[in-house]
Amino acid sequence: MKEGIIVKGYGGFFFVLSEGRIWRCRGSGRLRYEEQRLLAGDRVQFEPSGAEEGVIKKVLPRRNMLVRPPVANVDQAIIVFSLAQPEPDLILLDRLLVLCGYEGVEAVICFNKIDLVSPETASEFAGLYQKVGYPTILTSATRGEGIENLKGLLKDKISVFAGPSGVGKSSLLNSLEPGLSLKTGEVSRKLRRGRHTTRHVELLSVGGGLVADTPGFSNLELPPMKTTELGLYFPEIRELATGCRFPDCLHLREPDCMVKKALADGSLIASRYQNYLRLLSEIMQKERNYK
Ligand SMILES: Nc1nc2c(ncn2[C@@H]2O[C@H](COP(=O)(O)OP(=O)(O)OP(=O)(O)O)[C@@H](O)[C@H]2O)c(=O)[nH]1
Ligand SMILES: [Mg+2]
Ligand SMILES: [Zn+2]
Repeated sequence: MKEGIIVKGYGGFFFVLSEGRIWRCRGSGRLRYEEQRLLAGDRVQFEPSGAEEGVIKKVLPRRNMLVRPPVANVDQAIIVFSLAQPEPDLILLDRLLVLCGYEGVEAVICFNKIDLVSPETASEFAGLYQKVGYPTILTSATRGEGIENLKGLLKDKISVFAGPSGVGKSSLLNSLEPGLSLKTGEVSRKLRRGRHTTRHVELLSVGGGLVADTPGFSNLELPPMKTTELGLYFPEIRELATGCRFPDCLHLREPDCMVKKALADGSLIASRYQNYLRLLSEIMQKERNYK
């Protein structure tokens, strides 16, 4: 029996990376009923049935799974935003960070296209999120800047590259691993419009780890959660909230609210609080719709 990681499911086969090679596997009879649910990223045990073929006997327990893209055992999301063309949409970024927190996936922020802005602008954006506690890196795929830093984060991990369209996700991966030749630019977007399924996720070997490139998106619905839960996914608000008078403080107008206090004295970043409020009102709206 060998152990490996599914890198792709396609045409009824699962392609399993084990001992540095890809094995084309089928699910065993016993597994068949859950075959549909085997995902890229799943760790499996399989019995070789040929030099490069095998039968999957067992799926090891999952640590987590994402729905979009469908990948299991994700160690981290590399959230890519460009600093220009397109401009960074920070509410979308904060939404993604909330989603990662909710799914239990570590988030790393990558601000790309630093070649298009001043160094001051770049470090201002990075500073905002470093202050909150997220690992944040600055890159330029075209100039090859920051690429080594990015590479260093990927080793021995399963990572998902996520972010809006056109920010340079595929370009970054190409510059990390030139052999990949992922489609970039307009080409990528045209292909995407013509394609109806996003089921065929493939984990690529990049920088000593496995990476899923994903097509960009421009909006993202929050996962179902209670209003009191949202603050847990804003690390700086979660920390401040331990000092609020009420344990279920929503940091709106409650007395003795440490979040409002930090906002007033400037230690809480105003844009983050604004985005918290916007997401909170979305959750409230949904709650109202349920009633
Ligand atoms: N100036 C500059 N342009 C970049 C950089 N990285 C990528 N680009 C350009 O931005 C455009 C989009 O890059 P892609 O890599 O296709 O972006 P993507 O995030 O993969 O986009 P989708 O696949 O549509 O989600 C291309 O024309 C790239 O050449 C960068 O660091 N600097
Ligand atoms: Mg792309
Ligand atoms: Zn409060």
